[in-house]
This record gives sequence, structure tokens and C-alpha cells, in this order.
Amino acid sequence: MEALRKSLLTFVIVAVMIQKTAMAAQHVVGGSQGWDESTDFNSWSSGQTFKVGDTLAFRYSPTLHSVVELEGEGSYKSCDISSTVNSMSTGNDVVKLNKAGTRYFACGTAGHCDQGMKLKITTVTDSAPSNQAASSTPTSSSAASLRFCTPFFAFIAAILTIQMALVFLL
Ligand SMILES: [Cu+2]
Repeated sequence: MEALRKSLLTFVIVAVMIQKTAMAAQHVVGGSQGWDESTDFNSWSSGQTFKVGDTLAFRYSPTLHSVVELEGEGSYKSCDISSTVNSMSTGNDVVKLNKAGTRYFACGTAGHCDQGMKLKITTVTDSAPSNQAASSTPTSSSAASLRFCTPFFAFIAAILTIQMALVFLL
């Protein structure tokens, strides 16, 4: 009985982890080139869709670079890194995109921002793509899959919760 309980509990934990990773994407900034002066961040970000709940991963050599979050468009354009919202320097920094809106990042090393080491990203809510449906058919396939996604995982979570409760009662 103890073995059964442990295996079921493991299954529940793994299922919950899969559910979380399936719903949120991690964007490695700059792709395989990473956070570096040579990377074209405008072209990288234009190929990505940033959704609320996703994360950004800045990967770089901490002896060369760092990451600072800038206050706004003005500091981004002029590369003013004197007053920042947040700064990170581990070499593998993860930033959670917890709400919709535009955020600005740059390297904190002197001169790197001017060399193009800066990033502007706009996070959208998960329901935003359904706006595109207005120009074509009422229900686009992507909007339909998004609507399906959330109730489906809520259902799975409910089943797993009941199952876990039963396991502890046995
Ligand atoms: Cu740098």
C-alpha cells in the first residue's frame, strides 16, 4: 500500500509540473546566440510571442555582461542605465512576465547598450490572439485551442486533486 501511495503521489507531482510547463513558455533571450553584443535582439523578439506567465532567460558570461531592467522608452532609446528598476548578474537570469505591457532591458556593462545590447519586449494576455478572428472567420483555430486549453487543464487538475485526496485517505 505504501508503494502504491508513493507511485500515485509521484504521478500527481509530475502531472502538475507538466501542466505548468505546457502553459508557460520560456524564451531564451537571443536564442542560441544568447545575451551578447553580436545578437540582433530586434529580429529575435519580432519572432516571439510573449504571453503573461512566460519567462525570459538571459544567458551570458557574468564576467562580461549583466542585465538591467530600464524604467521606460526614454532610457531604452538613450541607453540611460543610471536608474534602473532591477539588475541581475548571475549569468542565467530568469525574468517572469507577470503582466501585459512593455518592458525594457539592457546590459549594465559600460558601452554595451550602445552597441545594441538592449531588448524591448511587449507581453500580451493569453486571450489577445482572439482579436485577430474579427478580420477573418469568427473562430480561428488558434483562438479555439486557447479556449480549450484552460478548461482542459483545470479539469485534469481537479481529477488529480481528488485522486490525491483518495490516496491520503486510503
Ligand atoms: Cu554586455
